[in-house]
Amino acid sequence: MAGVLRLILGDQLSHDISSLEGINPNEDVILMCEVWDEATYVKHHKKKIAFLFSAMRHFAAELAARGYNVRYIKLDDPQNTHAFKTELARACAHHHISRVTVTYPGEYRVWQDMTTWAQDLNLNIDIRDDTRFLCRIDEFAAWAKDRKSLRMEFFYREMRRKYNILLTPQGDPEGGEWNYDSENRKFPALKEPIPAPDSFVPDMMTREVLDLVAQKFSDHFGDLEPFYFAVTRDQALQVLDHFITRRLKNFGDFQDAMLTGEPWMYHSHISFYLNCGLLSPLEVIQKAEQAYRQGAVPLNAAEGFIRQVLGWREYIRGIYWLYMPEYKTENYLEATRKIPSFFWTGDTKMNCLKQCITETKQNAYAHHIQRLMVLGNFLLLAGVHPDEVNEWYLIVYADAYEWVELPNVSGMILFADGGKLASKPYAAGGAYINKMSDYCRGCQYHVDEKTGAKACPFNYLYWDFFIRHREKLSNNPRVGMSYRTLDKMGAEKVHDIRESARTFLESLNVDAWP
Ligand code: FAD
Ligand code: DLZ
Ligand code: SF4
Repeated sequence: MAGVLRLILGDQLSHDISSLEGINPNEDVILMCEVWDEATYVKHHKKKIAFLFSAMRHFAAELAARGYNVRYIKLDDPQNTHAFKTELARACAHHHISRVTVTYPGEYRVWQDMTTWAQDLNLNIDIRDDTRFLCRIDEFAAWAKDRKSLRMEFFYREMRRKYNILLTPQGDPEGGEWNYDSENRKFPALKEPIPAPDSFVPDMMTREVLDLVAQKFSDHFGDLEPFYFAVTRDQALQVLDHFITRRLKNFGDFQDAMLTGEPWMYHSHISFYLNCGLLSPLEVIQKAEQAYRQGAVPLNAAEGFIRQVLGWREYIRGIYWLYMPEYKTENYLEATRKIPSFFWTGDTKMNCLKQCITETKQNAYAHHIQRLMVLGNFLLLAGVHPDEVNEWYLIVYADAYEWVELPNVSGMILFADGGKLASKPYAAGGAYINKMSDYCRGCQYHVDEKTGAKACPFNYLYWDFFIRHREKLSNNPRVGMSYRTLDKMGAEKVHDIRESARTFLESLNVDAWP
């Protein structure tokens, strides 16, 4: 047959994906497959698997309704060989096809595998750019070349210029500043209830997937039900539109705020849909800009949100491809600890961690500041090994793919890359969490106490962290203040800090899960 096999991976659910360009509906075959290899290379959260399989099945049905010839291999298909490579071989043999097009994968390990396909399977493989991203991998490398430091802020300004986002007709930043973060640190004193998140009743197709996941992945982390994610582009667009009309106006003000029982806050909850392709970053950015131009949302909200998508998201991907595969092995602070067992259960007296882990378990979601300043901060201060932490984050969030998870974990929270991404470790004591949340009010520990059995563990772990890493961190001007404070402390105080930290860390149960 003269046709081409078009392979679509689970995070490539976009009708304008480059692998479909030039498709001939009469001759070509689209292959999508649910494979054990992908579902278990880490033991993903049950909701993450259910979400992706359901979104894949709905996308395949849309392609078929558009008249394409779709070969969709379900997980429980008895013929399923459970790996991309062998499924590709099987499909090509079945349809007598020798030419394949595929879009560049999100993850390095898949790309490595892909580079073996042409020779091993004797196929002609066309690997195309992933044009959904706004900065090409080679473009980021060119930007990074010869720069001493790769700070996101400068990259972001170039992206604003490149896409003409939030600029005046003269090409200056709207409102005179590039970044309005200083206005985005409000404590959550809410004047009105936070709008309820979008929630979708599972249809027959999703119910079938839920049954499959319940049966095959019962030993994976997380609550499968209730299941309420969007699984089609139309539903994802609804989530985006509701965010723009109901939440975006408050996004900036309360971006860093955390409230008990409010896992979704004023965030957009679109990372799941962006990362698997149901939404495109440019449409998201343009809708936010349009809301600002129409006077519906303030500038600090629109800019703050656009910075996340046009700045952070693209920058993180650039860093990943720039430094892989070495990035994955970095452990600058030589952390050795295993992840505490309570990260799988939420069973801890530290209320902030309990809240964030419980919500993660329920929703396969936590918002950025929970991931960064509660969970990540703790794992940094406790000295947990980057492999352990990366695996945890990759498992528990439904938006987690290595290209976005790894730089956030090894770069942003753990400083394992020695400062390629962040200029300093994001370490904080209990006072920060108390300022940005209501968690401390419900905690058995006392946020104002610095050492001893009742003191908030973040307080002594913070200082113990700086003491442990003096050699590597004290020359960093961005943490100079912490060392000056430390140097003014008396020997007795330092001793108490170290003792409290030692006792606490030794008490952590690290029995592996599951
Ligand atoms: P919002 O707060 O509404 O932000 C809007 C969008 O901006 C997000 O949907 C996302 O696409 C983008 N964005 C914001 N911050 C980042 C960032 N730091 N890196 C990349 N994109 C960003 N995001 C993932 O998509 N997948 C991950 O696996 C992931 N792991 C993370 C691990 C850690 C330790 C940290 C600190 C952050 C991680 N993030 C990850 C980034 C961020 O926390 C999530 O994108 C965000 O919480 C998703 O929720 P939202 O859609 O409501 O985001
Ligand atoms: C995350 C995931 C899971 C759980 N399962 C599949 C799958 O069965 N089939 C598939 O095509 N993709 C899956 N994915 C997403 C892939 O892991 C993702 O496409 C690659 O990591 C991209 O490099
Ligand atoms: Fe977390 Fe400390 Fe506050 Fe407890 S007191 S909620 S451990 S920051």
